[in-house]
Amino acid sequence: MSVITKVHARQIFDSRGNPTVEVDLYTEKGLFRAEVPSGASTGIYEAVELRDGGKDYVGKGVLKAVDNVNSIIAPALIDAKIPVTSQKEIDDLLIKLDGTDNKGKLGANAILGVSMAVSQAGAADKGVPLYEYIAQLAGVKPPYVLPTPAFNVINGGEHAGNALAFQEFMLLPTGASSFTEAMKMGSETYHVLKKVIAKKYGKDAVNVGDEGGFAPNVSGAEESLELLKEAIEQAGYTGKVQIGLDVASSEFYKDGKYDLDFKNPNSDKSKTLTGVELAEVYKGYIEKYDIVSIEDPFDQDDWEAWTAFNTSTKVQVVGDDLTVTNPLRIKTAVEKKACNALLLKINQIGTISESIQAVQLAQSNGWGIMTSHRSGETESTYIADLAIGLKTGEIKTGAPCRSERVAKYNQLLRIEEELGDKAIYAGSKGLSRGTTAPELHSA
Ligand code: 2PG
Ligand code: MG
Repeated sequence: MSVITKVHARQIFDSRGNPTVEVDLYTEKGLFRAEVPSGASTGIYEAVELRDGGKDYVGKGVLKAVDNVNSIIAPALIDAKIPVTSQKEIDDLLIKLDGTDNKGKLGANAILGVSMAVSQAGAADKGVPLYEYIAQLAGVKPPYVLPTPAFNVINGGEHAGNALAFQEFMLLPTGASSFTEAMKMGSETYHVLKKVIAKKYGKDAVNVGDEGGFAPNVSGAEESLELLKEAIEQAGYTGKVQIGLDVASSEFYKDGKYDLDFKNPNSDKSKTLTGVELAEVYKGYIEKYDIVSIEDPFDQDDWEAWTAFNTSTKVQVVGDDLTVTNPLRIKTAVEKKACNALLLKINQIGTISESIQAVQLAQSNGWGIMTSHRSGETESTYIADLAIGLKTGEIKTGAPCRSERVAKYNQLLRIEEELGDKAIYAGSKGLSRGTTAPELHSA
């Protein structure tokens, strides 16, 4: 069994042009490299992403986090001589070295880069693909499940320069029979949508937002849903490609209310709703459109609104800012019946072991799990393997467009090809709410 012989971090750039951490980790088996993603609509309970502040890189440098890897984490890991396959033991050491509840001392971006690279080195040590190694770490049993992708094809919120408050409008090819077919359905619908938008709003409306989705200047969510409906129809996938939303509503929650006009400096505040009113809006949309999943419908502290909605709707209700991939927040959400699915973002918690623990807790409570990218991404394909290894049944990693997004989808195509009939495609069974199939869960 190999031990870590060298660790070296550096500053690289993410898809938005902001600095981020990359870690090179060495064992006798070679070099293992991991890149750390970064969010824009971050929840207040996420682990701390260490940024340098000041003038350089508009305050967004990560040189402190890089230095924490090189001068604190690296010597400690090399000294400890822990087998690289002892992921939990190594992650526990990282957590101890940091010593805070929110990884605020070393930075979750420093810690995660190392934790990811350790797992990649562990997979190589065992001579298995990363997804198989992650399945071993988590005790996940066969069959492998290819996740249902959620393609974010209309961008709003903090990810786009339009007036749209809701952040993400997604296409879920639940009716596909394989991941490869889901990609076909998603990309075809995406290209039809481009034509539909260009015809209605002009050619300059098909510029894309941070996650590769279009960002037309629509008046609001309903207009976006109409566009999706039309594109799905024209592509010939009605009933097979369904709709998911990420409202990311913590971004526009103020003084107990939701301001759907928050990006308009001249707003007369007439589009400001209470949680109860917003829930009615969602219910109206669910009646009218083929919506199967809604993420962050309410603010991260508006528990009452979450519970009222989750206990009275048939759709998947996904916690992101609410649960922040943190077992403690997930436990509270289970107790309060606040949602029925977890958005899995490894940089919200900062280690692979804690991410596995979060997923297991959510799965044991019957939740769906959607593995997720961040809006600031890199060429890393790690989360594709993670989704298979933890049998999450769903993944969102942007539109079927822009290399940092399709890198993950492409990796899933490769894995599907490699696994052949050893794998199944999740389809609608990947989603929570009555349709969650127990065989998709490890617990
Ligand atoms: C989200 C994510 C990813 P961000 O809210 O789910 O789509 O966005 O990374 O900006 O938090
Ligand atoms: Mg979200």
